[in-house]
Amino acid sequence: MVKIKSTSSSTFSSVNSDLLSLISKTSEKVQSLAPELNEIASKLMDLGDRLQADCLHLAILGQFKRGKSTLLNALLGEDILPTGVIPLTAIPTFLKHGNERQAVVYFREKGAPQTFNVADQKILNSILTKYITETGNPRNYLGVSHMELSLPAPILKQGLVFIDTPGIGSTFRHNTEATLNFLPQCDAAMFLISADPPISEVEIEFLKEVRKKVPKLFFILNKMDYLTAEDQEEALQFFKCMLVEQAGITTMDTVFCVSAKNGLTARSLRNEQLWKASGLSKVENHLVEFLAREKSLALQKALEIKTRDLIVTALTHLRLMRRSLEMPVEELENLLSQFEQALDELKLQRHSAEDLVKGDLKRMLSFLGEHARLLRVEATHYLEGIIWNAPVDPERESFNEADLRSALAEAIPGWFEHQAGVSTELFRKQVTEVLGIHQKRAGDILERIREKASSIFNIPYQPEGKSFSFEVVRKPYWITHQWASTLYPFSTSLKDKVFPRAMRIRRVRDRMSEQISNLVLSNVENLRWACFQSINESFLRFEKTLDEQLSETLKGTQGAIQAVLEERKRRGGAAEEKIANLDRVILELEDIQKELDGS
Ligand SMILES: Nc1nc2c(ncn2[C@@H]2O[C@H](COP(=O)(O)OP(=O)(O)O)[C@@H](O)[C@H]2O)c(=O)[nH]1
Ligand SMILES: [Mg+2]
Repeated sequence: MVKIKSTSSSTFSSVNSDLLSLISKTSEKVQSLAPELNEIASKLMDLGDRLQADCLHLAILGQFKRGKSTLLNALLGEDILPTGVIPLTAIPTFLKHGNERQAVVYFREKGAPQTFNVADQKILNSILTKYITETGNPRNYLGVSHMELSLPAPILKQGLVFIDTPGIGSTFRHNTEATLNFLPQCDAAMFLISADPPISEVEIEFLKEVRKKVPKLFFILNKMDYLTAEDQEEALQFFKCMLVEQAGITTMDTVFCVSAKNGLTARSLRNEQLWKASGLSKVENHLVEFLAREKSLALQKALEIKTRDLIVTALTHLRLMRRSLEMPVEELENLLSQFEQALDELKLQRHSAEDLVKGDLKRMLSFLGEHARLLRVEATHYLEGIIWNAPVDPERESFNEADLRSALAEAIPGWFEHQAGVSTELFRKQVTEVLGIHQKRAGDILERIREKASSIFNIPYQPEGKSFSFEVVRKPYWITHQWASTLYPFSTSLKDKVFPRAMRIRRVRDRMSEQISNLVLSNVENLRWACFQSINESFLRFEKTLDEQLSETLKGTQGAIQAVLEERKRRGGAAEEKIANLDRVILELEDIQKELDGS
């Protein structure tokens, strides 16, 4: 690994600057030697860009009304996010850095994202209110998937993206599930709690789930302004005790005690003293110094591996070029035709692998069909249970249909959100497993091509390490939330009244069953469609990655030799100067590779 300076002032950019300069050095060295090497150079530059654009996705989690949005406003230094007593809809808001204030609303299905360029803070707040609050957008009738805000806040400049999440345990039960489904997107999370009321069972349960999915967590005890110094200490001890005993959290280094409200006031008054007293300056420092640094290290490690692999590819290519330059043309032609024969065989193997992948995709989709069928049965059973267990209204001597309808509307989002989470996990596992097998096979073929080139042309062979990595696409929102939240109005037939009691009840049950069957059908279909798209996309991306890798490997081997051969035919004779130049670059790249290997 590249040595990292460990001074406390190390921030994101300085931590990665060594790797960045190494990447650009390598990219410069391989540029202009051959078209294929230019491609490697541009890939290295892309890695450099990724390293520079590093962003930590940090979600703010907690029960509604704990002060999540107020805390973010305080950290951002302006009253942008709507706060208050009304819970928000299940719409996460991403806050990233931008020189100009901008809000972009993304919709689940219909329509392109809507962009608002607004300098005024109040107008921005009212746009947010319109799209993400329960008042402005009841039950998310606008179909918003998420919101993205760009702000010139200094803290966001440090490579942070904040995510304000809907509160858990609010009256809208599906919010909790929606937040859980979304957790794998978070690199880190701030878990917010306050002393009024103390941490609840719902929060403890939620926290246990969060721990499984978010690698880095830290805790904030908010609304400290309500308490005396003595009570604050007591609340802190109680909270720590709950975290250890109830939530099983042992590796908890810091719990910050803050008053988000005072923090926000401090920011608007530009009062440094109050800002410090609010406890938020510590949170801010912690964020900048520690979390950003951890994320940088993770990204750095991943990019180091990729850089090393590109260097290995470039070296193979350069050694081939060098070897080809000193060989007589006839010998070169002869070896090239031997190599081409070996390639034809390997390409054939690749074609049959393609068929196997297609077969697996087909099997996975038919399994999805079966999964949907079972879900329909389960959903019907669950919703019918609600109807069958409902009490009969003694006045009407039948069911109160309006009550039944709202009971169903209440039950549907939570149940389907949960199933969406379960299905996502099931298919993610299966896709990873199935494609993992193909990935291994394809990786073997690619390695054999390079091995063959090495043995035919007698150059040192180096395995490419982990370059052939495949990540299953993890879209932020697998599942659309198009649950019918209100059932269609449904006229109670006057005729019912003339029937005897038992028949009246049956007629209502029949009508409700029909409703349930429609609801189940459309909701399961939504879920199935979302899964279908993700599976399909994963397979498509897999094939695309594979083809790219294959063509790169071919260019890097066959292409390199052909290029030299053509040049030799054109110019005649080996270019001494060119060989010397290649030797120099090879040595330099070998040194860089050693540096990356830590030897
Ligand atoms: N006293 C006090 N009230 C706070 C504090 N932080 C937030 N609040 C209030 O708590 C309510 C809910 O805050 P909000 O940020 O909307 O909570 P969220 O639902 O978690 O995003 C609002 O009325 C805030 O003014 C705090 O530190 N002290
Ligand atoms: Mg909020």
